[in-house]
Amino acid sequence: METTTIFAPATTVGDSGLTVIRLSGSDAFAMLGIAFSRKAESFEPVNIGDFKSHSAHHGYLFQGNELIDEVVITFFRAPNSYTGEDLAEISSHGGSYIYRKINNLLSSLGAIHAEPGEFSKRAYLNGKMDLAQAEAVSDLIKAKTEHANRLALKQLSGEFSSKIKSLRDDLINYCSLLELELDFSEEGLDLVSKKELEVKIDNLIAKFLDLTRTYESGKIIKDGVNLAVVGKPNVGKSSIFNYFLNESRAIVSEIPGTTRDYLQEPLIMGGIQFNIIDTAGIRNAIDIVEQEGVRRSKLKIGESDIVVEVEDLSDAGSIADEYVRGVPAEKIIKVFNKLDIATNGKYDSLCVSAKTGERMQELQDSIVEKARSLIRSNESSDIIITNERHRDLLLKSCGYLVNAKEQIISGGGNELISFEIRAAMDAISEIIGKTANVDILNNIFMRFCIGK
Ligand SMILES: Nc1nc2c(ncn2[C@@H]2O[C@H](COP(=O)(O)OP(=O)(O)O)[C@@H](O)[C@H]2O)c(=O)[nH]1
Ligand SMILES: [Mg+2]
Repeated sequence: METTTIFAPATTVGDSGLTVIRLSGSDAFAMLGIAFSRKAESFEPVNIGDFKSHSAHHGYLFQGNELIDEVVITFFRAPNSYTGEDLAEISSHGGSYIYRKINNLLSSLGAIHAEPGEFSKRAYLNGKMDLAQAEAVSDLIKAKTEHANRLALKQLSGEFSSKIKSLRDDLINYCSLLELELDFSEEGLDLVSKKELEVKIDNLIAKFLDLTRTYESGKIIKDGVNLAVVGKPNVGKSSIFNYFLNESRAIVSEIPGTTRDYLQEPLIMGGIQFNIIDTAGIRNAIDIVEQEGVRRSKLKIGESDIVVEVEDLSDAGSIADEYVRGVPAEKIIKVFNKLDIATNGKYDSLCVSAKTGERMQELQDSIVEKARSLIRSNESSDIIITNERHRDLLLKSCGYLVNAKEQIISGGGNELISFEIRAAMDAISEIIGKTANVDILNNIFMRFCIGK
């Protein structure tokens, strides 16, 4: 099949040893035939048609008579490439100037700059991987911890897809039996016991729901634990935030209301990824900018997995209760700050000094422990859902199974039952992409990085 030829850097472009540029499509090799030469002195065409798949060739790129760079090009012939098309990986020297020259060269030869995720989208469309596997490629690139990496690798290997396929196969079986029975209805053939089918559907619903529940852990393994630091102005929230980040990211001052908007930064502690959020101290702000900051901070607190509630040991009026109103108690870690200047330490509680670092390790340990318990709640499950799209499709599928069950109970005909089971089947098939439409695909691949 004729395809446009696309290209994009597969590595970040900048001061670096190499830049790798991918070129994929029907004309990829013909284009390089016009630009790739063995000799540096002058352009001398080579016959790329003779090159073996998966072979690397040293040479020079020319635009007309102008030498652009010394390169190594690896050739992958369709269908044995990442995209399933003819594909070349040009390793040039690093640097943005060289990349600009190669970009101009490839564009002048008619190649088009790839959209984000376009190589993976082509890989999916050419059957090199299913949709869940393609999504895993993106997750793998973005993974920042061992755990996130392991889950993405597992999904990429097809283990998750196999599980989905086996659930889908169960549904196909039920449908076939129901529909077969329908074909033989004249003979009064009874292939499926409705009671048995009901039990089977119940089991499937339970399985689907178990899977969707793993998303709670999956999400935080993949996207990080949202950790908000909250409390009254001036208790030392920004100081705690900076201490963990090991830098003066937030402005710290003795003036209450210094942090007017929330700040959010990625952070890894104990092998777990966190998004630590410094909030504006919540008070009845008069200033409209600060009011907006307070409003946004409240939203962030609501979305957090763990909330560190800070009070000032040196200030009896700094009780933070009202700031954590509505936050479930198990999400909260209460800490008293400014231990270094406190005269009345609450020694049975967690007291720290963000200024001197005293007992800050204990605070870190309790945060990590709480995060572990959030993740651990699904550790026994062999599959963990890390993608909201997958979770939503499982829930949608469940909805149809519940309908199917209701049809069975109310004595609905085989057509009606099988219609619901088919809808359930389509919903979970969309996870691996069997039924995904163009908009869904665009929406997924748009979020990939360029060159993947
Ligand atoms: N002595 C002492 N001062 C602190 C400590 N933590 C913060 N501060 C001071 O308290 C003031 C308010 O701190 P800041 O982090 O901006 O508080 P926030 O308004 O809650 O973000 C600043 O003057 C900090 O230097 C601490 O552990 N000990
Ligand atoms: Mg602050």
